[in-house]
Amino acid sequence: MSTTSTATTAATGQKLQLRPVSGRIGIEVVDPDLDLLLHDDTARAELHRAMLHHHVVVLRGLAPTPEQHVVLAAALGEPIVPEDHLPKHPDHPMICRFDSAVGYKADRWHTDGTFRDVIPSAAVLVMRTGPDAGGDTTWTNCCAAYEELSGGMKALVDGRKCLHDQGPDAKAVHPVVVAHPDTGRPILFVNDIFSRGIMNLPPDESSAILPFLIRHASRPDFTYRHRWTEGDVVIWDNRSTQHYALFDFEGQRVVERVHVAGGPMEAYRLGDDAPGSNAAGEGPWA
Ligand SMILES: O=C(O)CCC(=O)C(=O)O
Ligand SMILES: [Fe+2]
Repeated sequence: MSTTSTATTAATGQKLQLRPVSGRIGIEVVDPDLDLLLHDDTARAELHRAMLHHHVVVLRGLAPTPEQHVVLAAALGEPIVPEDHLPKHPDHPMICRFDSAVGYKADRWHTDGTFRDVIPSAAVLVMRTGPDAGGDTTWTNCCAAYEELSGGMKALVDGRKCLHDQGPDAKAVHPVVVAHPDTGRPILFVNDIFSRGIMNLPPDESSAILPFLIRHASRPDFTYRHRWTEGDVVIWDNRSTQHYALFDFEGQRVVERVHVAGGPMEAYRLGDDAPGSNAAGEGPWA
């Protein structure tokens, strides 16, 4: 640890020194200490808290082994086995490996797994092989996106439900605005890859409003874009964020990911005094 970091953490009583990486989303752990993050319960609790409050946590150059990767993820909850169809690390079934050389890309905005009733609460991604330039990943803060909607739009989406669909056995319905299970904060919960239609709105209104909400969620001022170096780790809260991996590079790009178990998410509802907050009973049309 640097002198500055030791001084700051001594002054605050914190084990991790944190530094924002953008205005609305993301925090970096300064000089992250792998041993501390794997073995010190206080530091691990601070890491979890940092994720809940800042949505994304950057750990530069941490370079965990696959075993350490899973232990790191366990600081945030229970690591889960990836779904069968996902590509795995050859020796570690808890770890997904996404290799551009075999055609993998994720270049549309999404929250992981919203086509399931229960989605992962968090993800821990490690850059294993990076291109010389490009291949950045961008995250957006969907709590900020909700906050920045007008009062009228908040009233319109109050009580609405959206169909998320990735195929015949991969469909779920979620509120358009969910309450974060840990912080209670409202989250604008629709995304470009999986959200198909707002079920309790007439289809013409859904097809006008949903694309607006999806576009609004990724406004650049809600985002953080990470330029990767091999060994970097980025953790994200998979309820309150969406992400987009840029497919703009030449050469190979390999990332490995561990997901952490989530729980059910409830709707966030406007207070009874809010204008137009009686929307829920309508439909369904879709
Ligand atoms: O490749 C990346 O940077 C992110 C990929 C992604 O969508 C994921 O790991 O869930
Ligand atoms: Fe993803």
